[in-house]
Amino acid sequence: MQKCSHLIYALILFMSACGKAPINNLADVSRKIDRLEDELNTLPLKNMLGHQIFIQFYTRPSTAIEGKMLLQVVDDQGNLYNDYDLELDAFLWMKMSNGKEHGSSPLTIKKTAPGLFYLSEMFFIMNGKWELHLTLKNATNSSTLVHYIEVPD
Ligand SMILES: [Cu+2]
Repeated sequence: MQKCSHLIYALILFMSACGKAPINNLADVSRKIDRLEDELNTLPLKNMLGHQIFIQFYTRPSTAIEGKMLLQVVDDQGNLYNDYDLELDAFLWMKMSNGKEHGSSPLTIKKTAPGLFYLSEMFFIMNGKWELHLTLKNATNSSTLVHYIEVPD
């Protein structure tokens, strides 16, 4: 339930931030979240800077549409880690089977709240295995991990 309340909070923030608010009440929000969790790739928790991160895709990774995802940094209780210093860097990278490597255009990263980041403009310009490089920084440290995203034909 903790995770769910975070997602509701995040969703409300996004809806109010971008001005389009098709959602009328919390029941609608919950239904929308249930559908997302059913249909979309939800990553397990990973550890960065001693905290857990949780990634939720809002779009199925595809060459046809802009990818969007939410990254949350949570504490042991599953609550958002309330550190105003937390910053996130991220980029897409691909290592091709022919030995060549390339990236994509820069991602847009919005810090929606402390510990909560919204990534958009993820353009998977070709199908195959992409690397999402994530670097999380606080005032004194940084931690990097690579998450693999398979983009189907
Ligand atoms: Cu490629």
